[in-house]
Amino acid sequence: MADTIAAIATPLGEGGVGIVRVSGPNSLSIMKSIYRECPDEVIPRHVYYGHAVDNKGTVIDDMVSIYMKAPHTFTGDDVVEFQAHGSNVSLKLILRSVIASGARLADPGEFTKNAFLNGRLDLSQAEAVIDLIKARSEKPLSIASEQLNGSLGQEIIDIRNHIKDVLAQMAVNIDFPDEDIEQVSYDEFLAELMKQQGRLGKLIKSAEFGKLAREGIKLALVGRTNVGKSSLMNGLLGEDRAIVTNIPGTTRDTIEESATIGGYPIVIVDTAGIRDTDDVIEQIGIERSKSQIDIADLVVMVIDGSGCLEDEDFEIAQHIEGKQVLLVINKEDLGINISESEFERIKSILNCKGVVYTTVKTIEGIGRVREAIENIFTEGFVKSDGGNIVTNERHKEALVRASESLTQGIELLEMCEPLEIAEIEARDAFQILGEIIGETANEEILDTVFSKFCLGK
Ligand SMILES: Nc1nc2c(ncn2[C@@H]2O[C@H](COP(=O)(O)OP(=O)(O)OP(=O)(O)O)[C@@H](O)[C@H]2O)c(=O)[nH]1
Ligand SMILES: [Mg+2]
Repeated sequence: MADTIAAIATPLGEGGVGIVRVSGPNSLSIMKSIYRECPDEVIPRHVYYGHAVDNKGTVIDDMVSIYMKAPHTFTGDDVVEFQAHGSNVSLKLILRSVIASGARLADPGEFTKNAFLNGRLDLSQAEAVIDLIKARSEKPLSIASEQLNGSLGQEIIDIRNHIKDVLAQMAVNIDFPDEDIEQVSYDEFLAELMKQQGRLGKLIKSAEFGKLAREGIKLALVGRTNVGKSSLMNGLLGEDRAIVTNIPGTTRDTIEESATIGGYPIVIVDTAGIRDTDDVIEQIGIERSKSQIDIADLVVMVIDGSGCLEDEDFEIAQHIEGKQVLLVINKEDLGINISESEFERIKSILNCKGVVYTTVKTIEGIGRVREAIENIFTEGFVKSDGGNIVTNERHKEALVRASESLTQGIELLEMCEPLEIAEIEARDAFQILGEIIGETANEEILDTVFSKFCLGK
């Protein structure tokens, strides 16, 4: 008989409610032994209120119990959930009691693994569960939620079905070349494989954005001293994180914080104002600023619009040449004194994706910068056309391999090579795509996928 597994499904700590989840054939008998008021006939999906007891009958806590009957459960096995108070002690005692009644402690991800093994989820859906739990903002959450609903899995299945049809036709051509069965032409094979290749290409392309949407972009605030970088950082975070003074060189080290803009996770790095200085500590800070610029996805260059541009502004602009830049012309409240020619000169050096005139000391001023960042993100980084978005490195890697095989197959057909060789490549692509949904995934792939899960999921 299969094991019955159990774990605390909610995070450990103090909370209103905590859940112990049990899955497997002994679930119902465990409910009967630890839920003191359990009736003889337990109705599935019915909520029972009563008390959790240990195996000596001592009451542990108040508890709500729900029994869900296989196969219509998350794992596909019988499941019982015990909802008690969110107390570490209470939940641990309930879990101990559950284990004493015939369950074993679940491995991380084992509930979801069983759901996959029981055919309740494909592997891409199982992976979406962990992405959903770990999502840091709305956009990655909604992508994970779509994947959990099976949209990516369905597309992979559909592409595989088309390749499977091609393989079947190829087999007919190969096996019965001289008979009266209608043969499919090379051109038709080519057209179909190229169509599927195009779909794979689109998915691979979506992965560029998918990674950014999941992990967020890194945004570096740069500029010379005293232009308002730290004021902008604080404004974007909505808290006084960085020290702001009118003394040039206030920020001496880089400061990194996470935020959300337009539903996307974002990492903002405030940097030391770049200038020539004899101060050793500041010099180190400036070096750090420069390396942060190198790894940033988007550089926000702040200049002081109330005065003239200085050599340092141009030097910094030279340094960030090639980077995608949002130019923030700050201190508009003091009047804009930059000349048209200065503005054009600095703009000509930068790969400017947007320009904002603003006063970062005000909430509206911060709002303008926020909006500009969001626009650059959605117009420049997000190249989604509403199709499926691949966020998972494993999926991307499999898509690339499958696409390479299809390319090989297509090239062989174009060169009118024997169908048998092209067939091998198309078959490889079919196999590799199966890894994404788990149909052809081996134990090693499964172990890697589920080892990323937390306990109780
Ligand atoms: N009038 C006006 N002053 C501002 C504005 N933004 C920042 N300041 C002031 O400019 C001074 C420098 O601001 P910071 O945010 O510390 O500038 P910084 O670029 O981080 O400076 P360093 O850390 O020295 O490189 C402070 O006195 C701010 O109050 C603005 O929009 N308008
Ligand atoms: Mg600063």
